[in-house]
Amino acid sequence: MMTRRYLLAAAQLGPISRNETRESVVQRMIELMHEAHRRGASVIVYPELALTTFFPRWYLEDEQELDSFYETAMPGPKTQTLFDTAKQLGMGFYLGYAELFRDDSGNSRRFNTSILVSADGEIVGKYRKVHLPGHAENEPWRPFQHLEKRYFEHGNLGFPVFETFGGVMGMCLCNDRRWPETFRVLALRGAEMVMLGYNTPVHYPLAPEHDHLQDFHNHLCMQAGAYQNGCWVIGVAKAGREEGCDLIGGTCIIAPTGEIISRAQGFGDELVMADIDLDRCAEIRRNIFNFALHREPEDYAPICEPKA
Ligand code: CDT
Repeated sequence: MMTRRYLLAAAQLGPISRNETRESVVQRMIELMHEAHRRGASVIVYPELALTTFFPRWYLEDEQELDSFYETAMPGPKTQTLFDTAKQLGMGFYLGYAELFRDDSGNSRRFNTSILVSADGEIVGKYRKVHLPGHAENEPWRPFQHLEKRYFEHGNLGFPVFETFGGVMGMCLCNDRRWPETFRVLALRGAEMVMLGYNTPVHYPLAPEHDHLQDFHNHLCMQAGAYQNGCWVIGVAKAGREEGCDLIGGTCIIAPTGEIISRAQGFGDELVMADIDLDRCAEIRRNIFNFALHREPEDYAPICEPKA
């Protein structure tokens, strides 16, 4: 049984090239896990789509190539060593990956997924990304594509929470963090910590005048999510220049007060560590955001009838 106080590691990953093998990426992740364990961590959090390059940046016509970026089993032959290492070290982890399976009718189902794995190597939670950004068709005018709407289905699991890692855990993925209801729904369900991975390009082709705000918006929404809901937020980047596309870094651990208490210094593989005390959620939840005392859910019910 895990205590409510422990050291947590956010494992930022630097760029992953299009042809980097799973074995190589998993080895990088295992090295970070060993280092986190040496330094005393009990939990490690990896980014979104951590096992491959961010493949939605290409319009891929070859289905075999597209399929090569997905996991058809978890753990699978190439990820088993990550699970084995975690079990051997007694580390829990969060992992983002592309999920592919065939349903009962033989249809391919594809999701942008994250899981929680307990210290004994069991999958104890699964989430499928709800807010899929980007577009579904090739748009050659863009310097790079963002085809999440083509390559993934809308997540069909909602925003579940899981009792593990000493408390109540929630997950989300990248674009989800921009939407306040992600954190609110998780917190209303009791989440004391929200883990999330992200792949965020510096350049946003639809509004390039906002490029200089990418880091600001990243931290703004995660810090607000933590503070307004009195929960820990762990935001973990895939960072750096990946296949010519600059991804923001800024991996960080945010306390329920909204303060960033530890953050990445660079854009490569790097551990960001902090002492987590899940009881600190009460600093906010028993005070300024005591939901039971101050929140009036009936005020949010729809009251306006549409006018004819
Ligand atoms: N991976 C992901 O969700 N990225 C988006 C990029 C901006 S929308 C094209 C994000 O919200 O960070």
